Amino acid sequence: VVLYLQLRKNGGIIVAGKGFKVAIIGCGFVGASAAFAMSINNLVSEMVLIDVNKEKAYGEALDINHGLSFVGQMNVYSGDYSDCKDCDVIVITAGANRKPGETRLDLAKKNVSIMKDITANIMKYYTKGVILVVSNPVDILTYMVQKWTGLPASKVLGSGTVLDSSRFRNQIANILSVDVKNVHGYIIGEHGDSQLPIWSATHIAGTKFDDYVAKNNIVVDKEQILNDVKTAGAVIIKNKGATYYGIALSINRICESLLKNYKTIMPIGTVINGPYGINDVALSLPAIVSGNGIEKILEIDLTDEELKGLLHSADQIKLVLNEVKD
Ligand code: 6V0
Repeated sequence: VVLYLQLRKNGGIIVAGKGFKVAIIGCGFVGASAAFAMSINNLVSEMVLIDVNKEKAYGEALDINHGLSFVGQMNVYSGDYSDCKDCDVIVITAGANRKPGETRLDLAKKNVSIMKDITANIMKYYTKGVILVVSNPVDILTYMVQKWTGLPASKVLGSGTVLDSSRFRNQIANILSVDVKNVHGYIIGEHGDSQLPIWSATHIAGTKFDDYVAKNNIVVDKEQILNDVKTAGAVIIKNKGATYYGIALSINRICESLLKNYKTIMPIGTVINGPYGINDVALSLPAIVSGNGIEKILEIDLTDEELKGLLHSADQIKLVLNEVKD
């Protein structure tokens, strides 16, 4: 306890000037990796780690502190909900994982209850900023957190299909043997089984995906790509127990766009009311992410089949929502 207080006190003294402040709630694999990614990126001047397991949060903060001499000074410490005051972004990665014999719905109910508690604690001290929900089922929890907080939908984001879209781009880059940064494409809808790619808006350096592969005589199996994207998380969990580096860099990228007002277009999770005639559900659509949160949802043109897939995805999320809503 003494060390914990010392770290906070020291941290408070070291950093001069005003920078960005981020809180990460839940310091397990995902929260700790996101904190590490943000420290390497030197994204913030102040980062507070919060967890029911205070020792874990303290240990992670201390560990990150010991690398700061290589990346630059920032104020990283473990704290409590009162530290959510004045945060520019509050990232929630706390939650239980699925236990053997538990259904997805069981887990959803458990994490909804954990999240309700966390949201109430955050809102005691919330002054400003964006809340970024990462815990699963992320679409359900994004919806619930937005309702409980009463904040505008533009201020409560879900990591949604940002990670899935990165996996999608990675798959395509590998198959076409080009730089992933030349691949633009989005997975939209649910962060889960009903997600879908917008093939019609997938581009390789400005050329439509279908034209690019035809011109270069590349045979692609679109179903296989989508299947690999969907099962990627399960494959990682089977091999190493949990997924965290990919989502950590996704969190870092979302926070970067929020904090630096980059206006990056990404498939971010948000409560939807209107686009494509979809209402009262959270899912992912390409949107401009700025210092204000979600600046604008882009209602990009979809083929009839893509639109059907998106509406189906919204319905699938609503089925779970109806089971867990209080
Ligand atoms: P983990 O390693 O078990 O960490 C969870 C942490 O949350 C632990 O340190 C717990 O002590 C803490 N915690 C639990 N309850 C509370 C509470 N009430 N208040 C504060 N802290 C609490 O899990 P991991 O880090 O692997 O995953 C965290 C969440 O992220 C899970 O819900 C995952 O399903 C989800 N992921 C979401 C992804 C996405 O793309 N949206 C990707 C990967 C994981």
